Amino acid sequence: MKRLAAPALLVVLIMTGGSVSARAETKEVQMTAKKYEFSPSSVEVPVGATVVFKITALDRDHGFEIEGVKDSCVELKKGEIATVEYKAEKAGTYSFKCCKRCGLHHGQMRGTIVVK
Ligand SMILES: [Cu+2]
Repeated sequence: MKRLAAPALLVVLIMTGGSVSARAETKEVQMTAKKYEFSPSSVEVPVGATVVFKITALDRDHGFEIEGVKDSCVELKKGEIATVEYKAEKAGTYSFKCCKRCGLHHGQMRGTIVVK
């Protein structure tokens, strides 16, 4: 099924949970961030895909950073959809984390991207 990208509608989709839609080489991932978790916290993508994360912070500002990608910290403003693109070039497991201090358990706010 083909879906047209309409940013304003993405908010609605998030309510249904972390849905993942795929096209040949672009994979869009709806994600939410709140104290102290990303949902989904684990994302599986095919090698070679460009992953487009659409991330909404629900409770306050957070951040999203893919470890090992220099200067990749993206600020997640509460209630806004942040778009982060990631090229999944090599198979492996990569970590992402919150990069904006958000409270006591900020350090546990992390997840993984599995490229295979
Ligand atoms: Cu944080």
